[in-house]
Amino acid sequence: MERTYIMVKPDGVERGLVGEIIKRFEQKGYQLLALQLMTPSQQLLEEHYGDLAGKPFFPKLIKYMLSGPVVGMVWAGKQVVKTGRVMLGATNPLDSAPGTIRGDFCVDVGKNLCHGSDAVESAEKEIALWFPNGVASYKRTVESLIYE
Ligand code: FUP
Repeated sequence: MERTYIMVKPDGVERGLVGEIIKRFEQKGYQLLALQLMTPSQQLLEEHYGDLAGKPFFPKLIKYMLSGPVVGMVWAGKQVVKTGRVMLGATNPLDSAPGTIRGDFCVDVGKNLCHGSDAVESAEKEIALWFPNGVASYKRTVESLIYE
Protein backbone atom coordinates (compact mmCIF):
# COMPACT_ATOMS: atom_id res chain seq x y z
CA MET A 1 0.00 0.00 0.00
CA GLU A 2 1.22 3.52 -0.82
CA ARG A 3 2.54 5.53 2.13
CA THR A 4 3.08 9.23 2.81
CA TYR A 5 4.68 11.41 5.46
CA ILE A 6 2.30 13.99 6.94
CA MET A 7 3.60 16.48 9.49
CA VAL A 8 1.77 18.98 11.68
CA LYS A 9 4.14 21.94 11.91
CA PRO A 10 4.83 23.87 15.16
CA ASP A 11 1.95 26.33 14.58
CA GLY A 12 -0.49 23.46 14.09
CA VAL A 13 0.67 21.71 17.25
CA GLU A 14 0.51 24.90 19.32
CA ARG A 15 -2.92 25.80 17.94
CA GLY A 16 -4.30 22.41 18.94
CA LEU A 17 -5.02 21.23 15.40
CA VAL A 18 -3.31 17.83 15.66
CA GLY A 19 -6.57 16.02 16.42
CA GLU A 20 -8.42 17.78 13.60
CA ILE A 21 -5.77 16.77 11.07
CA ILE A 22 -5.62 13.16 12.30
CA LYS A 23 -9.42 13.04 12.24
CA ARG A 24 -9.59 13.98 8.56
CA PHE A 25 -7.14 11.25 7.51
CA GLU A 26 -8.91 8.69 9.71
CA GLN A 27 -12.34 9.62 8.38
CA LYS A 28 -11.10 9.37 4.80
CA GLY A 29 -10.20 5.75 5.47
CA TYR A 30 -6.42 6.01 5.48
CA GLN A 31 -4.42 3.86 7.86
CA LEU A 32 -2.11 5.32 10.53
CA LEU A 33 1.24 3.53 10.58
CA ALA A 34 3.34 5.87 12.76
CA LEU A 35 2.89 8.92 14.99
CA GLN A 36 5.45 10.96 16.92
CA LEU A 37 5.72 14.33 18.65
CA MET A 38 9.28 15.61 18.52
CA THR A 39 11.35 18.78 18.33
CA PRO A 40 13.45 18.27 15.21
CA SER A 41 17.12 19.23 15.02
CA GLN A 42 18.30 21.84 12.54
CA GLN A 43 20.23 19.10 10.73
CA LEU A 44 17.09 16.97 10.28
CA LEU A 45 15.14 19.95 8.96
CA GLU A 46 17.91 20.96 6.56
CA GLU A 47 17.91 17.42 5.20
CA HIS A 48 14.10 17.30 4.96
CA TYR A 49 14.01 20.63 3.10
CA GLY A 50 17.28 20.03 1.19
CA ASP A 51 15.64 20.85 -2.16
CA LEU A 52 14.80 24.34 -0.91
CA ALA A 53 18.28 25.20 0.44
CA GLY A 54 18.85 27.94 -2.15
CA LYS A 55 15.50 29.67 -1.72
CA PRO A 56 15.35 33.13 -0.12
CA PHE A 57 12.76 31.94 2.42
CA PHE A 58 14.89 28.95 3.54
CA PRO A 59 16.38 30.48 6.76
CA LYS A 60 12.93 31.71 7.83
CA LEU A 61 11.44 28.30 7.07
CA ILE A 62 14.04 26.52 9.23
CA LYS A 63 13.52 29.03 12.07
CA TYR A 64 9.76 28.47 11.92
CA MET A 65 10.15 24.70 11.94
CA LEU A 66 12.48 24.94 14.96
CA SER A 67 10.01 27.05 16.93
CA GLY A 68 8.39 24.07 18.70
CA PRO A 69 7.53 20.42 18.45
CA VAL A 70 6.05 18.88 15.32
CA VAL A 71 3.84 15.83 14.98
CA GLY A 72 4.98 13.47 12.25
CA MET A 73 2.81 10.69 10.89
CA VAL A 74 2.88 7.98 8.30
CA TRP A 75 -0.43 7.29 6.57
CA ALA A 76 -1.09 4.49 4.12
CA GLY A 77 -3.77 3.90 1.50
CA LYS A 78 -4.78 4.16 -2.12
CA GLN A 79 -3.12 7.17 -3.76
CA VAL A 80 -2.43 8.63 -0.30
CA VAL A 81 0.47 10.85 -1.47
CA LYS A 82 -1.57 12.81 -4.01
CA THR A 83 -4.86 12.74 -2.14
CA GLY A 84 -3.12 13.62 1.13
CA ARG A 85 -1.84 16.81 -0.50
CA VAL A 86 -5.32 17.58 -1.83
CA MET A 87 -6.59 17.23 1.75
CA LEU A 88 -3.88 19.62 3.02
CA GLY A 89 -4.61 22.22 0.32
CA ALA A 90 -2.28 24.39 -1.77
CA THR A 91 1.09 25.40 -0.25
CA ASN A 92 -0.11 29.01 -0.10
CA PRO A 93 -3.19 28.93 2.16
CA LEU A 94 -4.72 31.85 0.25
CA ASP A 95 -4.90 29.53 -2.75
CA SER A 96 -6.22 26.57 -0.71
CA ALA A 97 -9.85 25.66 -1.30
CA PRO A 98 -12.26 25.81 1.64
CA GLY A 99 -12.70 22.29 2.93
CA THR A 100 -8.96 21.63 2.86
CA ILE A 101 -6.92 21.84 6.06
CA ARG A 102 -5.00 24.97 5.01
CA GLY A 103 -8.10 26.43 3.35
CA ASP A 104 -10.01 26.09 6.60
CA PHE A 105 -7.41 26.96 9.22
CA CYS A 106 -4.63 29.29 8.01
CA VAL A 107 -3.70 32.33 5.96
CA ASP A 108 0.07 32.68 5.41
CA VAL A 109 2.49 30.42 3.50
CA GLY A 110 5.04 30.86 6.29
CA LYS A 111 2.52 29.47 8.81
CA ASN A 112 0.81 26.84 6.69
CA LEU A 113 0.23 24.27 9.46
CA CYS A 114 1.22 21.06 7.77
CA HIS A 115 3.45 19.19 5.36
CA GLY A 116 2.71 16.32 3.00
CA SER A 117 5.15 14.43 0.79
CA ASP A 118 4.94 15.48 -2.87
CA ALA A 119 5.68 12.13 -4.58
CA VAL A 120 5.81 8.43 -3.75
CA GLU A 121 9.62 8.45 -3.92
CA SER A 122 10.05 11.48 -1.66
CA ALA A 123 7.48 10.01 0.75
CA GLU A 124 9.61 6.90 1.22
CA LYS A 125 12.72 9.08 1.70
CA GLU A 126 10.94 11.24 4.28
CA ILE A 127 9.56 8.21 6.15
CA ALA A 128 13.10 6.79 6.42
CA LEU A 129 14.44 10.19 7.52
CA TRP A 130 11.83 10.88 10.23
CA PHE A 131 11.32 7.28 11.36
CA PRO A 132 14.78 5.70 11.14
CA ASN A 133 13.65 2.83 13.37
CA GLY A 134 10.88 1.87 10.97
CA VAL A 135 7.09 2.12 11.14
CA ALA A 136 4.25 -0.30 11.81
CA SER A 137 2.51 -2.51 9.34
CA TYR A 138 -0.71 -4.23 10.36
CA LYS A 139 -3.86 -5.65 8.85
CA ARG A 140 -7.18 -3.88 9.39
CA THR A 141 -10.50 -5.68 9.42
CA VAL A 142 -12.24 -2.57 7.96
CA GLU A 143 -10.33 -2.76 4.67
CA SER A 144 -13.26 -4.38 2.81
CA LEU A 145 -15.54 -1.53 3.92
CA ILE A 146 -13.21 1.09 2.43
CA TYR A 147 -11.90 -0.50 -0.78
CA GLU A 148 -14.01 -2.28 -3.43
P1 FUP B 1 5.07 21.94 -0.09
O1 FUP B 1 5.49 20.86 -1.04
O2 FUP B 1 3.60 22.26 -0.13
O3 FUP B 1 5.57 21.70 1.32
O4 FUP B 1 5.76 23.26 -0.59
P2 FUP B 1 7.31 23.61 -0.84
O5 FUP B 1 8.15 22.39 -0.75
O6 FUP B 1 7.38 24.44 -2.06
O7 FUP B 1 7.62 24.55 0.41
C1 FUP B 1 7.91 24.04 1.65
C2 FUP B 1 7.58 25.04 2.69
O8 FUP B 1 8.34 26.24 2.47
C3 FUP B 1 6.14 25.50 2.68
F1 FUP B 1 5.33 24.65 3.34
C4 FUP B 1 6.23 26.86 3.32
C5 FUP B 1 7.59 27.36 2.90
N1 FUP B 1 7.50 28.35 1.81
C6 FUP B 1 7.60 29.67 2.13
O9 FUP B 1 7.72 30.02 3.32
N2 FUP B 1 7.52 30.59 1.12
C7 FUP B 1 7.36 30.24 -0.17
O10 FUP B 1 7.28 31.10 -1.05
C8 FUP B 1 7.26 28.86 -0.48
C9 FUP B 1 7.33 27.95 0.53
